[in-house]
Amino acid sequence: MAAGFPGAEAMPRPVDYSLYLVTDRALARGRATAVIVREAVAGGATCVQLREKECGTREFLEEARAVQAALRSTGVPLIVNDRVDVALAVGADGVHLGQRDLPIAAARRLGPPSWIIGVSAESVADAVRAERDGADYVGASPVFATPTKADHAPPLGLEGLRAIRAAVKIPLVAIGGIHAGNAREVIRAGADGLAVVSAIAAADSPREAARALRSEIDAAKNCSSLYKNRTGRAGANGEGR
Ligand code: TZP
Ligand code: MG
Repeated sequence: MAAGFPGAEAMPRPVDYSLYLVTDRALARGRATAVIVREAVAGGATCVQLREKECGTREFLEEARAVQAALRSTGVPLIVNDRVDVALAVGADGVHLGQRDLPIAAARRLGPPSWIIGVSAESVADAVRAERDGADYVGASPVFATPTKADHAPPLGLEGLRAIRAAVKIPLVAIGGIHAGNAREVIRAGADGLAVVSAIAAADSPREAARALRSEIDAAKNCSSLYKNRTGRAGANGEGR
């Protein structure tokens, strides 16, 4: 949880974006979001974004509280999609903003200094602007076409992801159509982390799905010279850590 204000720390703590779960109750097959989150974290998810597109504000707030309780003492940050008010009300660790949401500067003014602010980028220009405006990370969106988000922009593909990687220094989280079968190539293209919805939320076992993804991510980071050269680190099981 963010320290809250007053008393928030000035410096954001380093965040591990390796396996970034984005929730979607419509895909959870009747399971509670907090249950999916708990299982995903047990399997190795390192970051969680609560994304609610249909429910009212009260229900969003209750979901945020439940997810926050599931994350307590795990060290995994809670990021709220779109809704700065909900993020503030629960003391979340940050917000994720789209191109049509509140601008970064406005969110920074509202939130504590430690807030993680992520921004979706559908192009190199979006990513460069987000970095310039002080985003903590960029979400490259979408890498592949996905039925999970009906109105997504044209897919960037791995080439588009590489172009964004070359253009910004801040952490890069890839989203859209990612699963254990393509995770390695997305990391090799320069992503620091993979954000997934259906590959975890709709799985028979979200824990096992997260474990499989995490092992692909860690393996790719251990082998990727691009990743090691940029970060000076290998993946979780690597000697550089
Ligand atoms: N933003 C861009 S694509 C997407 C979002 C929220 C959905 C990704 O879902 P999935 O199931 O991991 O392809
Ligand atoms: Mg949004």
